[in-house]
Amino acid sequence: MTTAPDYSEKIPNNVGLAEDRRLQRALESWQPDFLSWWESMGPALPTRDVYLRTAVNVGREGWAHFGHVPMLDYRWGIFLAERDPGRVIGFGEHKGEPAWQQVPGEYRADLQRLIVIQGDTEPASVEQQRNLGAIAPSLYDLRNLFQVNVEEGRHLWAMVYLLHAHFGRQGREEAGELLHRNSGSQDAPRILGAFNEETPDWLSFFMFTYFTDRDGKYQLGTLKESGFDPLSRTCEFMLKEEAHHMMVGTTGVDRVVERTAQVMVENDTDDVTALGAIGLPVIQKYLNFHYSVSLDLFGGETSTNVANYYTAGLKGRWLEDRRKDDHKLADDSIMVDALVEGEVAQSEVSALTGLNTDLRREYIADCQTGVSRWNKILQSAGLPQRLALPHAAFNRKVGAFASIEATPAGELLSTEEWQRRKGEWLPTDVDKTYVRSLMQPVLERGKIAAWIAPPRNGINGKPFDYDYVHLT
Ligand code: BYC
Ligand code: FE
Ligand code: FE
Repeated sequence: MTTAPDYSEKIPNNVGLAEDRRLQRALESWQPDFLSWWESMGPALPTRDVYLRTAVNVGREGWAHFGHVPMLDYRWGIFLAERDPGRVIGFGEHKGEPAWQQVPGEYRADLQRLIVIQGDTEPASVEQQRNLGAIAPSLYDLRNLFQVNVEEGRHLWAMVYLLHAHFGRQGREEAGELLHRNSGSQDAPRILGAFNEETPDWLSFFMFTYFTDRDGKYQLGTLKESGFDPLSRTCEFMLKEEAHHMMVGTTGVDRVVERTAQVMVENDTDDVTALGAIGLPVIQKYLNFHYSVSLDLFGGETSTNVANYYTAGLKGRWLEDRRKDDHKLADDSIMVDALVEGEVAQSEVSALTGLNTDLRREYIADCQTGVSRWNKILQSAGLPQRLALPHAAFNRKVGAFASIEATPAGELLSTEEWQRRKGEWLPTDVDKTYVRSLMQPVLERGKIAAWIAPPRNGINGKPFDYDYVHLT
């Protein structure tokens, strides 16, 4: 079995593309569409080259290569984690059976739907981040943005490969649609809510990579458990790249909070607006927004879709093999958030229909670690203020709380009161305009914008003042 991709090919891959001429031709005919989509919807800032990590191997050690490359020459490739020939399905009614190498006919529609939804988010995020380059706070940050962008582009390739290789003509059509829907489009928007929101500034970008890419991490984690082995192996490899996206979000918000705290302490004031930093209340509002729209990405607290996916062996749980139960869950139950007689409460449902809640719970616990980290920065600065995750009922468009309005503390509000007060909790036009006004580009080597602290470490052992990006 080949593991090292062949870089002499048009499409680097470790899936033996050269031996499947039909598939190769299909992908090669999709490739120009991808490249023209990248040119019209991808990063807008022109650059000569960027210090990028390119996936080159799937082995445990050294899976990536670093070097300056012109972005259009980035080698988007198709990599599946190594195959475990003895792998068996870990959950659901097919538990213990050999993992599928081909799509079982009865699950074709469901698998295709999961892959299309996953695939739709990847280019959507690139579109959302298109204009951030021109307002980057440093070359280091600019490079990280582009790294995230090329890898989300590669994740699109990963899903398009599965569609082309396993779903016939319908799969090829869906692969085309992935380039035709666009984030925020009136006629053909992206499928999931969060991917039609704007990412107009770098605070939004850091919150997005913290909260929304983290949904990606958890969803990929469940698809990595899939009985459909090619999907499992694809997601396993994507998760490697995702670690960097998590790092960008976590340390990005760290650095904003750090700088704000510094300015607050130096000037002995809570109001840093005139001082060129982003006030904690505004950071909290951005956090509230990105967290709540990301909670919506988990679907309803109860869902027959997710129960069916699990029973069929298509989508597992986070760290399925660490769970100490029968991995079938037919007789188990779970408490989920619910609206009971108009009040925010919990109700007991079957564990299978509650699986979106199970995953969301893992996600929330992970999100809380970021908040604790940011609060430590505030604490170390000697400040009493703290950031917090809003209540699950706050600003929801999907699930049990979609029909009500609540404060970040979880108290119910009338629609009128919500309309009147939501500016206390979500970014207002004034907040956004202020944040946008700080986004003056700093694209000189070793320099950084005043609203954010420099990173503790550079990329791949390089210093902060390395020439990460050569502009044109
Ligand atoms: N917006 O049964 P329900 C990533 C729909 S992020 C709009 O409760 P289910 C990334 C739902 O589709 C990870 N519609 O939902 C991050 C369903 O529609 P139908 C992306 C929504 O199916 C950053 C209906 O409402 N991957 O990788 O249990 C950068 C009833 O819903 C939304 C995946 O999500 C929404 N937020 O769960 C780059 C994995 N939520 O059937 C990349 C694949 C729900 O009535 N997707 N709906 O037409 C899934 O596993 C599931 O489809 C979902 C929803 C978790 C999304
Ligand atoms: Fe991705
Ligand atoms: Fe990502």
